[in-house]
Amino acid sequence: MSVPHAWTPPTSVDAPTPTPEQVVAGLKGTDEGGPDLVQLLTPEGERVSDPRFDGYAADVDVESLKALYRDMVLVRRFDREGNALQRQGQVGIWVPLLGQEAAQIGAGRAMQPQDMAFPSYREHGVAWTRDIDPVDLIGIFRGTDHGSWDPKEKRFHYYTIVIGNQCLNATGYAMGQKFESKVGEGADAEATICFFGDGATSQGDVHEGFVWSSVYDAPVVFYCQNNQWAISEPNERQTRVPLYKRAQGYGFPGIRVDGNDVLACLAVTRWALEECRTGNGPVLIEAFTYRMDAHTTSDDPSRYRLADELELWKLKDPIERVRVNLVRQHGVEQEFFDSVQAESDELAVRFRDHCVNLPQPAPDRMFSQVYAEGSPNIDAQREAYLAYHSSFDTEGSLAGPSIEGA
Ligand SMILES: Cc1ncc(C[n+]2csc(CCOP(=O)(O)OP(=O)(O)O)c2C)c(N)n1
Ligand SMILES: [Mg+2]
Repeated sequence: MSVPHAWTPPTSVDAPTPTPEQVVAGLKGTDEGGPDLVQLLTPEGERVSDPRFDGYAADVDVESLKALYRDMVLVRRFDREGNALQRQGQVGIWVPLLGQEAAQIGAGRAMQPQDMAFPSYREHGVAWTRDIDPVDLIGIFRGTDHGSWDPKEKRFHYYTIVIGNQCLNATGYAMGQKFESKVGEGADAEATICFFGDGATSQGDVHEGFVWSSVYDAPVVFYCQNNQWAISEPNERQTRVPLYKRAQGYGFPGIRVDGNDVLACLAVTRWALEECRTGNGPVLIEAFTYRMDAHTTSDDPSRYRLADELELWKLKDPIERVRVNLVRQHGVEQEFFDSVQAESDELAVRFRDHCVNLPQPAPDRMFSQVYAEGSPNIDAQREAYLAYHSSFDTEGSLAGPSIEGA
């Protein structure tokens, strides 16, 4: 009997080779909002209805909308100050959130106090909604600490630099919530929300998080801020399908929301967290947004993207559409906007003062948080480093690491 030694793929009339036009159309499908985009506030500031989600934003009256506006303006203001501090040599790096204020404030304000968040490194807006003072973020970027908030108290984990890793942490945490019967109909039921980017979806950690959370029905909302770029890699180098559709392959719902629409982000995330709290998780949300600044202050986006792309997204600015809605639909006076602006400037001054006055940590501090109970290897490294450090006997340029000169 002859055994075929090479397998030839069956030809199928159902799956013809796509034409170049179809391939291009598929790619475009990943980089346009598309008909599935959930929106409650248009870029022109007009309130539109989405029968699936209107109910989740029904309580947002003019005062609540003003509060969301204030959140976004304050967050944008200290974000800009972070950039300025880096340019003036006061921090080593800053990771701007410019353009992603609605995606973060909407999701953050959808959380209940008992819910838990796992951020990446850009979630300054979510941190704000967890009642974390922005000054507690800046030490990470000045190199004095890893964040000075209590993750348990604030229900907001430390920042994660390793791309996608927090999806595993969040999945494990959510599985714990499930195993400890914290999921259910009660008012104190809990869920987890995990923040990551479009580029992170190409990481194995995200895939593993999706698989585990799916088969264990873990109460976790995967909140992907698709800001169109992973440093210099455009979205179409991560996927041939819209990211929210990936969820289907793992067996849970995926939904795409206008990430520049704070109302829609609030409503959709409220829905998704509620699904998770009541045992119907996980859920994937793709917040379709845009990174309006560089990846970090170390990056120069003019090297890899066209300026008109940014100009187009400026027309979809997340803050401006709320301002227009407040003025046109609710007759909010200029006085309110001026007061928010003044408040944001005060915050920026406090942010800056705190940053430049942060005490310089002891030189061996970096060794003290590696293991809870120490290790002979780390102890030896500490000794060697301190000996080296003390070999510089004068003040000045060789006097060891100096934050003042950073
Ligand atoms: C495992 C890992 N690989 C590579 C990097 C370097 N890196 C830092 S940010 C980034 C891009 C991430 O893009 P995305 O997930 O879209 O998030 P965004 O920065 O756009 O918010 C990369 C590749 C890293 N930090 N971790
Ligand atoms: Mg990205």
